[in-house]
Amino acid sequence: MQKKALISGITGQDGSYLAEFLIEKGYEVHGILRRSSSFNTGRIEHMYLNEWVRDMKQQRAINLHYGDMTDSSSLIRIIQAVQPDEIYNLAAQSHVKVSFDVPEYTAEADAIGTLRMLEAIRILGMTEKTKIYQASTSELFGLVQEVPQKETTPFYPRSPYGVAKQYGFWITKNYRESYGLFAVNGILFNHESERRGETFVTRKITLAASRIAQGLQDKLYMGNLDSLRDWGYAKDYVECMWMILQHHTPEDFVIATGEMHTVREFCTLAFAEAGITLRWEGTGINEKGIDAATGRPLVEVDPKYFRPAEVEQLLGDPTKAKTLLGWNPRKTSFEELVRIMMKHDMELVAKNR
Ligand code: NDP
Ligand code: GDR
Repeated sequence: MQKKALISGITGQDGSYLAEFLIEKGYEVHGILRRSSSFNTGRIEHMYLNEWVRDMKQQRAINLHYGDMTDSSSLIRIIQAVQPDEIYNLAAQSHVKVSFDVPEYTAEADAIGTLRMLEAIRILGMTEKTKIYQASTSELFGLVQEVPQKETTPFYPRSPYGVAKQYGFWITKNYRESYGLFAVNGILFNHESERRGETFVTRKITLAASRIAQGLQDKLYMGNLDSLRDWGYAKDYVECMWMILQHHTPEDFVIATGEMHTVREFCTLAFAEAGITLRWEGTGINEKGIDAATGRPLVEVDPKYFRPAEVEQLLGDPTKAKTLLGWNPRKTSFEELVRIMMKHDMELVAKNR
């Protein structure tokens, strides 16, 4: 019997890669699409089940259903119609800085939205049939209590996003313990790709470095250059989401590379891929990334990108996922990730000139 998967957040970075991965695995893939005044299906159009795909009898197709994490009735209706074997709950207001501006909505979508999804499964009597994966995050560790962070490290979230996700983490665990639901958390550290949203730091850098190198932008304004992150490649991480749901027992896993780098290092590498050598001068808000060849300042700090509370460093320990799931945390190296993103954005910028 062909398995059915339902992905909330299918139009996002991870949702789009996961949909491709599950189609390859032979799943019937369904996704929740929220209404938007402009098209929000750019990352998944190539898989969308429309007349053309049907006429061509293509196998690579997904089924979309309108719904929203803030609307229980839509979640119940969709789950009842689809009868999924697996749900991947990826939908979220996922931007940490924005969560300080829209804290209540972030809690609605990320915290209560997770509860709504779990309740929908319970109300429909599907706790035996349906497994659910919850997109938890390294932001739970926030103000770091232990380095590296693993499954047993205490949480200390530092943003409305982190706090909302902490509720999501615990309510998922609670439904597992209370109702025997196969409900699991993947505590994923930052993962990036050429499909990353343009306001997250890595993509902001790769797009800006590409535009600067092609003479279309003068400068890049950044926030905290000292932040340390454990960055992996999104394509590798969605595979692990699936592996976590196939494990024989429902357990929570940290997914990370076990290596961390500063935002400054990411900048240096990205510009180098565009043929520009950056030299760093100054400190704090006066720090600048200077083009070593011309002496022109290309990167400057703008305090408007600082956060009310910052997560200074995150480093994950993926030992459990490596040992129990056989997952390879170093499939794509940091350098390779920067190269993939830069190659994509250099071509994109050139095409759009
Ligand atoms: P994105 O921001 O790229 O995608 C978020 C998805 O959620 C989009 O499809 C978005 O729809 C959808 N969405 C947002 N709000 C709602 C809502 N109210 N109802 C329905 N759908 C909604 O995130 P990522 O793909 O990067 O991340 C996926 C999940 O993993 C998120 O939950 C994120 O918090 C979590 N996570 C991400 C990490 C990362 O490094 N990428 C690390 C750890 C956890 P639309 O396209 O219309 O905006
Ligand atoms: P993060 O990712 O907050 O870790 O959350 P982001 O890329 O936004 O920031 C990473 C670090 O870079 C610093 N930074 C900047 N960030 C942005 N966005 N823009 C800037 O100009 C800038 N300058 C410096 C930030 O202060 C931060 O320290 C991501 C999201 O995908 C979450 O949904 C997910 O849960 C976590 O990763 C794990």
